[in-house]
Amino acid sequence: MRTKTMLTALAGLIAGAPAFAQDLPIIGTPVQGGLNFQPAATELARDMQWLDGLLVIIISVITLLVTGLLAFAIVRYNRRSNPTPSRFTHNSPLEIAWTLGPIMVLVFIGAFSLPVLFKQQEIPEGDVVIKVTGYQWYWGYEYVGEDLSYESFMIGSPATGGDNRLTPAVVEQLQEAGYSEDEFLLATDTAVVVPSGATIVMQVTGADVIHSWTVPAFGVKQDGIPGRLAELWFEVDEGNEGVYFGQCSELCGIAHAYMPITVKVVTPAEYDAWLAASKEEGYYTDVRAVLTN
Ligand SMILES: [Cu+2]
Repeated sequence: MRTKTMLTALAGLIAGAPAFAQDLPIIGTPVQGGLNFQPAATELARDMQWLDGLLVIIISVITLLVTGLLAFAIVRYNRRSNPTPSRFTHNSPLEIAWTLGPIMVLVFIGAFSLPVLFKQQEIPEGDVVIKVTGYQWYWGYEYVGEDLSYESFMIGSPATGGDNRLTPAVVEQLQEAGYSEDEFLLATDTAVVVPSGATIVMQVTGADVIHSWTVPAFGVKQDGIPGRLAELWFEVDEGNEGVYFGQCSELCGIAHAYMPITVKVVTPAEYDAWLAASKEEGYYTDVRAVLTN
């Protein structure tokens, strides 16, 4: 494997490209100072972000309404402008209105949010099924029915010879893997490789404590609970081939912050070639180069 990797690197050098170049664009990644969602790469993420937009409009209207009513009551009914307050205790039409109003708002929100929830939770049959196991503090992946499994450690973690800090050696490791130091704390030594335009089902569990497998750009998050096998699914749109990052999202111990998730989405042809090569030799690092070998 090492020889082949070196040959690939050599071929890259000859072709004028940097060795181990990450020719997949990095799409799903947090942005410094960013406030919005990561770009949606799946229908699930698009639905979720649309629902979020709808909710922002609804809560803005409610907030403005309540603030307006409050301001009106303060100005109109303070002691000076309203010296003799009314002393009634009940007003049935008003009470019915402020009960029915919120119910209607909630039913309206539910009519849009439940279909989104059901779409996430009704797991379709997967074209690719991957079992993911959370460990303290890394992820294990098994391609179900494919005789391929491997572990995935953060570049710079103790398992890769680091101590979770960004040292010059770690920068070098990142660059060798095709990343820059911006991807420190996100990039892993091996990635989940999946084809675009296919239904991916992840079976999520935990080996020791509860972890959570999350990729924001896919709109997925699922706790991995020891003794249970939960599922999530996603389908990355064709044309969205690239690198997507996620992080363990359930506090799982001292190195919880150092078990990120890297997903590489490639074309179906690249995936098939990668899978064949990986089954033969173990995880194949140069995901895209595999086609040209
Ligand atoms: Cu964790």
